[in-house]
Amino acid sequence: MSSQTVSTQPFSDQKPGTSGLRKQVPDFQQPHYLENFIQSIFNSLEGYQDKTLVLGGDGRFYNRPAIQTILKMAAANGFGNVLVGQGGILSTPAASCLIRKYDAFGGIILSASHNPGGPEGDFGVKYNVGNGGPAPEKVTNAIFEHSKKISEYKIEDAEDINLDQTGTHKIGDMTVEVIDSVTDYAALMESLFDFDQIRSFLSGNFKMCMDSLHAVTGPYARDILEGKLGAKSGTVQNGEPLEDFGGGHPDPNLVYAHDLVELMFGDSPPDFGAASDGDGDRNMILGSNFFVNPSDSLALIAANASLVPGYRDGLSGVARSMPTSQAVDRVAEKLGLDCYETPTGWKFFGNLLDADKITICGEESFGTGSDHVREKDGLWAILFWLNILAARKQSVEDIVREHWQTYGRNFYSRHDYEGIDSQAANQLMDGVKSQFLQLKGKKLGDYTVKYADDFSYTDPVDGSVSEHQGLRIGFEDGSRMVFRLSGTGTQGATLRLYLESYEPDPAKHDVDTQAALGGLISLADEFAKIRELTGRDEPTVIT
Ligand code: VG1
Ligand code: CO
Repeated sequence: MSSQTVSTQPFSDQKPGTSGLRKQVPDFQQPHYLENFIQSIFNSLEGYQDKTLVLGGDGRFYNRPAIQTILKMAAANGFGNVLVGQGGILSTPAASCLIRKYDAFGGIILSASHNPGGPEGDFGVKYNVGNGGPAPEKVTNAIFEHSKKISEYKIEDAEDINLDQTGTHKIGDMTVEVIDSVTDYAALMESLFDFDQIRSFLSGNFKMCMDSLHAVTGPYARDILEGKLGAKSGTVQNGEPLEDFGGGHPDPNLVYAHDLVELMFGDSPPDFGAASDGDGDRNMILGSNFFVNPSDSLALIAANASLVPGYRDGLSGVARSMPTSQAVDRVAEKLGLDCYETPTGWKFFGNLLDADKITICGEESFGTGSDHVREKDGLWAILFWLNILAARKQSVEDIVREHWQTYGRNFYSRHDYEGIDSQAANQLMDGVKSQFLQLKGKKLGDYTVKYADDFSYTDPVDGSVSEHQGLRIGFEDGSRMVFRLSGTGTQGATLRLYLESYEPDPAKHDVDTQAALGGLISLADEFAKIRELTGRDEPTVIT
């Protein structure tokens, strides 16, 4: 066996987005495409010789061949050891857990998250640094720069290894350990939550359902919920990871998690329903006939943290992404906690978590997490809810309604216009921005503008500045609308319109969300010419 140097030419489109490089599978299958990107990652790192790399993915099509290639490249580039999940399976939070636990240099996670998979679906590669979290912008920018000038990559000339059994292998001088995908992650969960209390709660009349959408959380959810916590067998549905996720979108929202939604909004629904996404970092929480908005879920988790053993000593602070509703800000205010507002994407929470400025953080996009790892964590959020339910012994709906009574309700919705023409999307954003200068103090319909800006974030820990993170218009009554273009799509552009209003009066908390936001919705359309420019009458997905 020997190491080879292969000459190659750069691809111009390897710029990582909100969460790594995501492309359609055929793009990744172009000769040298994957290799170029992996070598560009290695070229942007220093000091990894003889160190450990964590490697795994969400099991989607192309996961296995990519893992074999990356192993050979890691060996040729001088890594000492790679920890791979059995069958190539590692959820994103489990990979983060392993990087931290085994003090690895970093990790490569293969996933396009909630995007569909299969031969014509999407694939993705993400690099995580030594704290277990997504590479910060200075690293992803360096990877992109290297990808534009790459001329060769290194790869070991070796046989594929057997990923299906745990065990140790050698590729050149490098050791490969195929490890159980679940064990370390499950142990971490057990250290944070009151498993005894949840177990006895689940043995009573409480009924629950977890939908893994044929994605990566199946084995984790079965082991933890049905195994360690004694939930009835069959609690986890669609629990077998499939290369094409059974043809669905592994996206835990009311549109794509349809089996679960039918169950929870059908006749005699269970008390609790949950779903996770392709790579296991997102979560959706449902009660009987009741949807918990992810922004509310974040606020509620923060407000109830003292019920959970791992968080009983108090929180150091909280954070949310800019478009996430301000429900958690109200909790922070009441508890006397600092609350940070970051750009979209988990990488921006890393420094705050490392510096212990925050303990819990989240995004409106069904992502919640804490300082236990450096990724958002779907099963963690589900276990957090189970722990709260076991401690409070109230229904999901009652808990949420009580929360609104205490803090007021932040009506919130996101409207996505997926796969629209990129030029039209840019035109729309430019159009919105061009109106900003004369907006302050002006009336738009019934609303008076308090501020209008292109969100820019200065990291309070390292001072780095991230600009152009979304166009936001805030009104005097606390309502907001935010316009952003997605950084995770693979076809055309996706416009995200985020809408929020605040209602302190409990008598008005029952209003339908879309109705409560109706004024803002039509205002946004008028102001940004959404229908005119996108050619769409309505959003593709409303959450
Ligand atoms: C989306 C979400 C963002 C999330 C990102 C990655 O990004 O809006 O909140 O962090 O996906 O999540 P964008 O740029 O498309 O809006 V995941 O579960 O896809 O890793
Ligand atoms: Co995800």
